[in-house]
Amino acid sequence: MINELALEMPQRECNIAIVASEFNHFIVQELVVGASDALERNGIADSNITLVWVPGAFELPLAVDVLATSGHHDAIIALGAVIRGDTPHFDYVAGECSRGLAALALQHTLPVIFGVLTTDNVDQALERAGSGAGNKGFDTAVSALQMIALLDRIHAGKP
Ligand code: INI
Repeated sequence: MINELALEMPQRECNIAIVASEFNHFIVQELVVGASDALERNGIADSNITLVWVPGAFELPLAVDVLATSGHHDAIIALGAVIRGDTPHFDYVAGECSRGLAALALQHTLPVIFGVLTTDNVDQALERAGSGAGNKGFDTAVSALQMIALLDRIHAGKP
């Protein structure tokens, strides 16, 4: 029989930081609502959630780095919306943001969850920021909790 670590929810109190980018606020706000909803449904109290705003997705990695260094959070969720439009700016912003966030997760050995929409247009972004199951923010919060539970179990030497 193999030792299997299935996805679970944490068995303890957790502190979660959400870093959200102001750019395309009308979309990112919906991601924040989705993430907060998922955290609440999974028993995370408001007092254990910190919400920080940055100007744009490019600034997400720096804020995540500082929050991770504080050591106060069990996971950090980065939320944003980078919309391609007609400019090559998209590639720089989306690329640096995703590279930065991925590097920080490994550097801090901390779940840093990528909730940055990268879409060709506003309609695609709105589709992923809808209510209920179609909200990427909701999904990121579930992923954050699953990763906390997984790391807890690995650190505890289980199974
Ligand atoms: N920031 C975003 O979060 N989304 C975008 O679509 C975007 N576009 O398209 O330019 C964007 N740019 C701003 C960028 O993130 C920085 O805030 C800015 O360059 C200052 O460093």
